[in-house]
Amino acid sequence: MNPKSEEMQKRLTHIGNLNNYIEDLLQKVPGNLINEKQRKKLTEAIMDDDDLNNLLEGLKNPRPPRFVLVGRTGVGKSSLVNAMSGMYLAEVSDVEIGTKEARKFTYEADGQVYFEVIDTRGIGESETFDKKAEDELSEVVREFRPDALLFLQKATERAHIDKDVIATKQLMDKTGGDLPLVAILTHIDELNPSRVKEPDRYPDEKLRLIGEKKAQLERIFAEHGLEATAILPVSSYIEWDRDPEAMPENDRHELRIGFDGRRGIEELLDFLEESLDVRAAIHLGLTVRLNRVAIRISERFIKIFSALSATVALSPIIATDIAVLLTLQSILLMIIAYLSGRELEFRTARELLVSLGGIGATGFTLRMVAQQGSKLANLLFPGAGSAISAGIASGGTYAIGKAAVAYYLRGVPEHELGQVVQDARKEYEEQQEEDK
Ligand SMILES: Nc1nc2c(ncn2[C@@H]2O[C@H](COP(=O)(O)OP(=O)(O)O)[C@@H](O)[C@H]2O)c(=O)[nH]1
Ligand SMILES: [Mg+2]
Repeated sequence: MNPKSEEMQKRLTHIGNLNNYIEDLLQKVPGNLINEKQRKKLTEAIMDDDDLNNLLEGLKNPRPPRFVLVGRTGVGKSSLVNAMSGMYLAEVSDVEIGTKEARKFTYEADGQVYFEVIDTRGIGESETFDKKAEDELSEVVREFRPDALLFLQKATERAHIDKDVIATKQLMDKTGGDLPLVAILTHIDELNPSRVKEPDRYPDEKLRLIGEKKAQLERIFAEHGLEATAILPVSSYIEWDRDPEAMPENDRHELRIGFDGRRGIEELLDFLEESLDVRAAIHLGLTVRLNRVAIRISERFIKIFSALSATVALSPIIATDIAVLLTLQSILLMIIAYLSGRELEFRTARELLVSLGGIGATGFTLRMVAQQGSKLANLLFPGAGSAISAGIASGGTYAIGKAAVAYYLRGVPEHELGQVVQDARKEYEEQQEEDK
C-alpha cells in the first residue's frame, strides 16, 4: 500500500471505530473533572442524538450507491464515475439481468465496490426498444431499487436526445416514486474555447455556452413533462499519469491523476450526498470524500457539545462547571482529531484548548482554569466577571469545534485559527439572533 492509502485506511478505521472510541473516552475522563452524573449525561446526550445515530448507523452499514445511468455510448458514463471517485475504476459485469436493453455491473478498484449501476446503453439507441422491452426494463430497475437516475447528455451535441428523454420519462413514470432524476451535461470542457481545460480558467464565453446548454436541456425536459431534480454541467476530463490502455486491467486502479480537468464534480457529489439514502451517502463519502464524512460527523458533535455547554452554564458558572466545560471541549477536540486519523491525549487536547483560549475562543477565565488545572475546581470564582453565561459557554464550544474542524480536517494553518474562531463566534451569535 502506498502511504496515502495507508493514511486513508487509518482514517477509515478511526471513523468506523468512532462509537467505541467515544465510549472509551468518556470512561477515561478523570473523575476529578466530571462526576458520575455528568458522565452519564454526556453519554446519553451523545447516544440519544438521532442525527448522529443515523450517521453512525450509516458508518456501520455503508453500501455502494445504486445508479441507473441513461445515456448513449460515448456520452461519458464511465468517465463520470471515474471522475466522481478520482480513480480509474474497473467495470465488473454482473449476472444476466433478463433484458438486453440494459447491463448491470459494479465499478470497482482493488476489490472495493464503489458504485452499482444499471447502464441502459442508451434506450434511445436500441432499434428493438418496444413496449415489452420497456416493461422488462422497468421491472429490472424497480428490483434494483436505485438511489438515483442519472441522465447524461453531451453538452456538445443535440441529436437524438428527444428519444432518450421520452424513454426516461416512461421509465420514471413506471419506477419513479421519488427517485431523484439528475440531468448531467457532460463534456463541457469541449465547448468553445475547447482548448481551455483548466477548470478554474473557463472564460466568460465558455460559461455563457454552458448556461445556454443547460437552459436548452431544461426546455427539452419541460417539453416532455419530465422534471429533473437538478441539471448539472460537468467535465470529467482527466489525464492519467500513464496510459490506461497500456496497462493490465487489474492494475489500472493504480493510475493517478496527471492533469485534473474536472469541473462540476464536487457539486454533483454534494447533490448526491444530500439526496441519497444515508448508508449510500456515507459509502460515497467514505470512498471518495472521507473528509466530508468526517466534517459532517464533526458538525453534529459540535452541535451536541455546544448545547451541552449551555446546560452546564445555566446557572452563574462556578469553577467546577468550568472544569466540566473544559472537559467537554477537550473531548470534542479529541473526537475531531480522531476523525482526522490522529489521536490526542487528554492533556494535549487541553493544551490546545489553552492556546485557542488565548485567541479568544473561551475567554480568559477558561484559560486560567486550564493553566491551574483542577486545583481551582472546587473553588467559587470570585467576582462578577467570572460568571459565564450559557451563551458564552456554548458559543465558546462552538468556536472551538469549528477551529478543530478547520485545523484537523480542512488543513487551515495554525496561525489562521484565530480568525476561524472569531468568525465562528460571529456566526454563532447570528444563529442565536435568528433563533430568537
Ligand atoms: N473532453 C472530455 N472527454 C470526455 C468527457 N467524458 C468522457 N470523455 C471521453 O469520451 C469518451 C467516451 O467516454 P466513456 O466514459 O467511455 O463513455 P460511455 O460510453 O458513456 O461510458 C472517452 O474517450 C472519454 O475519455 C468529458 O467530460 N470531457
Ligand atoms: Mg462506458
